[in-house]
Amino acid sequence: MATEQTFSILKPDATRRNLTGAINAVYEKAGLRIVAQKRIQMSQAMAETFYGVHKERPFFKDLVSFMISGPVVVQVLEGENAVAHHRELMGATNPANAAEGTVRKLFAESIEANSVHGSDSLENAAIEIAYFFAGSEIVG
Ligand code: RTP
Ligand code: MG
Repeated sequence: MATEQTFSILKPDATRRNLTGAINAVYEKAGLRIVAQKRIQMSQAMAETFYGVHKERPFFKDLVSFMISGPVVVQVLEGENAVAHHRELMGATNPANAAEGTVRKLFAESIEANSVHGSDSLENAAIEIAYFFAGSEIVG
């Protein structure tokens, strides 16, 4: 297995409930290293661009409103097989379907306010990381 970097967001429902440390503890206990991290307020334009792939979906407008409803923490996580490993730790999109012990099972409020984002491929991880971080901000 190769060492990979993936892109992660702790969403507004997580920052609002002061859960950033609890979620980071899940990631760190599982061996993912947080090699970049910052707390930001996404603009509407940023959220629309970031979720552009979903722009024809019925939930797009609500999703963008949710993502700008409060601060988010954007991160780069590094580890063996990090993209798939992180998705496994996150659990299913809908917390009702998420496995025991996953971040979404533990913390998500709903299918929309589901606490975390993670890149779904190595290719998208590189695109998403570059959208939020300068190379100099990532320190392995
Ligand atoms: P993410 O992109 O946030 O890591 O989550 P994901 O791959 O598990 O889910 P995706 O299908 O990419 O959807 C992106 C985000 O949109 C919201 N969503 N709402 N109301 C709905 O039916 C619905 N479906 C998806 C969630 O916040 C989801 O994470
Ligand atoms: Mg997705």
